[in-house]
Amino acid sequence: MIKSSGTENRWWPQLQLTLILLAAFGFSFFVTRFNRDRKVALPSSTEHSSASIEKVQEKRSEKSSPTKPQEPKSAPRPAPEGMVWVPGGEFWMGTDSKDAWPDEKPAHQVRIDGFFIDVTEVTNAEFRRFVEATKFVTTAERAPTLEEIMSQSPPGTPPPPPESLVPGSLVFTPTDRPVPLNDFSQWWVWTPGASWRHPEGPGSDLKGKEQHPVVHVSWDDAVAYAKWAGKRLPTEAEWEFAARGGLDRKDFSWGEEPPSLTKPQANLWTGNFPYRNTAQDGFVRTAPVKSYPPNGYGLYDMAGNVWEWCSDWYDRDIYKRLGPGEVTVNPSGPSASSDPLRPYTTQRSQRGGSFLCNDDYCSRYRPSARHGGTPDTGISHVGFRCVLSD
Ligand SMILES: [Ca+2]
Repeated sequence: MIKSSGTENRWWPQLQLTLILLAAFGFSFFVTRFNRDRKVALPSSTEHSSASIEKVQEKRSEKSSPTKPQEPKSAPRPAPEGMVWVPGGEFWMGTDSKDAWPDEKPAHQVRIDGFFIDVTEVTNAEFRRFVEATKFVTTAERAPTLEEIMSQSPPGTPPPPPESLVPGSLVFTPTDRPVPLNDFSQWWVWTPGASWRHPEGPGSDLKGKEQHPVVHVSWDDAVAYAKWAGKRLPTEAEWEFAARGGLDRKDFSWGEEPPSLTKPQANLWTGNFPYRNTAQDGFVRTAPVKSYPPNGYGLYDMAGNVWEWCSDWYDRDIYKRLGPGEVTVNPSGPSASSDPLRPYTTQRSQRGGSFLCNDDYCSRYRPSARHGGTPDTGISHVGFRCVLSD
């Protein structure tokens, strides 16, 4: 969690904004985009130490040579309410598309067991039931400590002023004109008082948003909800298998055709990011779950609406360290996060993109697309859904 600011400190606003955005939105996102636009070579996976690689290899679960794929397992029992059975099987995880981001490559074969998964993202109504039953207080509703902030800051970072350590979260705020797309401090605003109860800050509430996905939930919050519900967060492999809906090696969860403005498949950003949203897909911000057609497994919003937390640590280059022809079985991610572009933070993986995705800026609503976020950071376009093993 990185928070706060004090206007009386001339140096702090700039630094604070940088730290918040690095922590909450992903330094890799900015640097990768920035470097790609400038045609600057990105650091390669060789930057990882051999010890780091060994740790990943140890943690990665069982592997096997290519063999005849096992038959998908049928549901062992009726699906719990609000869930469906995803049969598992072998699939191509990631992509080799030239338009993909470095962390999506290369495509590689993965085999997973079947599992139950929530049909929709966890809604505000569902999260409210959890909070009422447990009195749970989310990360965004608690004041951060100086230790939390400094532990994720580069060495030598001056501490923030004590009066700035208040509960809050980052809220997307559109600009009123075109702005440089390599500076996301233009549209992310640190907002004291913003939380899942007040998604756009003080003065906003959940009235009429009961069926919208909950947002401003940290990975820690999502794990607490899942535990209460008797479920767990999906691995990245489970999430991607589910998102593909049985359409192997397709660009989108609905097939190959790009997003349509006349028959929208997902809640994305239509118009010009971040200053003009035409809402041609019906929504400027989050949409109620089930507003768009489901994918092949009957799952809604596996593209767009809100990013969804996964259980894996985020490792930008984990796919690049797999052996040729290797089939990984039930991968659960590395034992620690790794991102050479963001060395001072730990990150958990997010999938699916959000209502802010726009091809001018970020096309991460594709099933292979990945993203990382610090586990104690919520933000106004990140939520989650849960899974359950058989
Ligand atoms: Ca939209």
